[in-house]
Amino acid sequence: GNFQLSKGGEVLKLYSEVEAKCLDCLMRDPLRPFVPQYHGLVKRGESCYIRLEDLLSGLRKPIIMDCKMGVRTYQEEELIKSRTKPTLRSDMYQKMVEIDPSAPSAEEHAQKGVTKWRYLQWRDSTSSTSTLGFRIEGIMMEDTSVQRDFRKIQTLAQVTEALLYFTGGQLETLRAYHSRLLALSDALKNSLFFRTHEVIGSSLLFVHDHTKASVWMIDFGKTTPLGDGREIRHNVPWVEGSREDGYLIGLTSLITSLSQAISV
Ligand code: 4IP
Ligand code: MN
Repeated sequence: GNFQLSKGGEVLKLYSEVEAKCLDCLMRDPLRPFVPQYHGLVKRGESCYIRLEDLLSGLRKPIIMDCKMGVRTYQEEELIKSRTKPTLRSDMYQKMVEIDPSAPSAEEHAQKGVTKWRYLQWRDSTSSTSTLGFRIEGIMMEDTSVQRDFRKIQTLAQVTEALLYFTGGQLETLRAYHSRLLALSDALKNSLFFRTHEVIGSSLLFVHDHTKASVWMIDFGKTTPLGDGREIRHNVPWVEGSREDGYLIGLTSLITSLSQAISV
C-alpha cells in the first residue's frame, strides 16, 4: 500500500522521517549489504517518497517471505499512550473479531474498539513473536498468491514446516538462506547502527527464484535511536523501559529452524 512503482530498478515508498534517517545511517554502516540501497528522496505531486533499490529486479517469478522481527511489534510509547490517553480503534477491533470473536474483553466488545497497543500486543501473543522473537507475516508464491495463515504459528517445528513449504524443500535454497543469515548475524555484531537503535516492526525479506536466494532487512518506520549513548543487547526479553526488542532472539530462532529444515 505504501509503495509506488518506479522504473530503473527502483521502488518508491511513501516518505517517513524516521525511516529516512535510518536508511541514511545504514548506508554508512556494516549493515549496508543487507539493506536495499537508498537513493534519497523524490517528490511526486503532493507527496514525498523514499527511493529504494527494487529487491525483486532481475528475478524471475520470485517467491517472497516477510518475517517481522522482534519479541514485540509496538513501541513503548504506544503502551504509554494506551494508558494515558487511550484512542479506540474500531478497525483493529474489527480485525480482531474476524480472527477470534472471543479475543476482545466484555468491555472491548461493548465499546467496539481496542487501542493500537492492545491489538498489536494481541497479535504478538497469538503468533510466534512473543516466544520465538519473530513471525512469518506472509508468503507470496510463484503465482503471486499471498498466504497469511502463518501468522498464527506458535512453535519452531511449525516454522520449519513453513520454511520447507516456502522453499519447496530445495536444499540449495535453504543453505543459501542459512549462510546469508549467518553473515547477517556477523554484520549485526559489528554494527553501530544496531547497537544504538531499537528495531521495532522491521522485517527480514526472504526472496528466491530458480537461480538465487537472499535476505534483506526492510521497514524502519518504527526503528528509533536510543539516544544519550545508550545501547541495547537485542538478545534478552523485554521489560518495560528496557527498550529491548529481542531482534537477535528472532534471528537465532530462524537460523535454528533453517538448520532443522536442512537436516530433514
Ligand atoms: C497492522 O496490523 C500492522 O501491524 C502494521 O504494521 C501497523 O502499522 C498497522 O497499524 C496495523 O494495523 P495487521 O498487519 O494485523 O493488519 P506494518 O506496517 O509493519 O505492517 P504501523 O503503523 O504500526 O507500522 P496502523 O496504525 O498503521 O493501522
Ligand atoms: Mn512490514
